[in-house]
Amino acid sequence: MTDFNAMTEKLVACDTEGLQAMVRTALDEGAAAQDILNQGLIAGMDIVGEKMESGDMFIPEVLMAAQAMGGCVEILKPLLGDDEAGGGLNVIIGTVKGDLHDIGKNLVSMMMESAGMIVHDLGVDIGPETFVAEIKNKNARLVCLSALLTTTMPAMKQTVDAIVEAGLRQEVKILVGGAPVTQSFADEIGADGFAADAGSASKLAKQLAA
Ligand code: B1M
Repeated sequence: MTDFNAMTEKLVACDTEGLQAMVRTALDEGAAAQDILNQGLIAGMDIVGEKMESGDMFIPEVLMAAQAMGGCVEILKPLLGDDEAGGGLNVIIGTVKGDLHDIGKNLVSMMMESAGMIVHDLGVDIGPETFVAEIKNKNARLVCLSALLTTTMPAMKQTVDAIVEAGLRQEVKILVGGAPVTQSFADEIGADGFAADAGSASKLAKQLAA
């Protein structure tokens, strides 16, 4: 039986090697990759977030925890796939301007790729004009915007507005997500959809593009 609490503790301790060993052991013991991700790694990052907020963890340590998580996501990657075909859907994804968080965005990207979509990951701190240019360059049918900060949520609206102003709104569906984002915010800014996690983002992407 996998001890997910021990896993969260290793993540909070930024013990990359110990954490990766624990993830491999859990897989060998038959734990599901999705459970390791949710109950071990994401739960650990939530504790990191609380410690960051209370001043018990500082940015360099938070970055180390993020790197430790990233290494484990690489181990889990082949096992997190979604077997429903994504039909070669052309997708653009990025974290919006001013925001450097990318772990959640990378998970969304990974789930979409493993569902057969062609994902163009623009990275972090992406301005509206870059999203607009890349929709044209990549002939994208779906644009995915991620934001982790309440202060960068307005950049999502600016991106939607820029897509409208560029005359591309009818060409693409827009999907938004990230911890502070809600369905009502998505409705308010005129996005086509909101997803709370990477798995549902991939499923919704297929529905939106159908
Ligand atoms: Co930042 N940070 N951070 N941080 N950070 C948060 C988000 C925070 C909640 C921590 C806290 O105070 N409790 C807080 C935001 C508060 C707020 O706005 N309400 C915060 C802050 C304040 C900051 C800084 C301002 C701190 C500072 O400098 N004083 C600064 C901002 C930098 C910037 O972006 N300009 C900052 C910096 C950083 C680091 C660089 C150190 C690091 C990021 C490293 C990296 O990403 N490479 C970091 C981290 C790691 C966090 C926490 C601890 C963890 C985030 C994470 O990766 N979670 C975070 C606290 C927390 O979230 N509990 C925090 C795991 C990940 C899998 O979850 O990203 O939510 P998440 O993704 C989920 C869903 O949201 C969803 O799917 C994923 C799960 O399947 N999802 C989508 C995400 N994008 C989606 C898109 C979709 C659909 C679903 O469709 C398109």
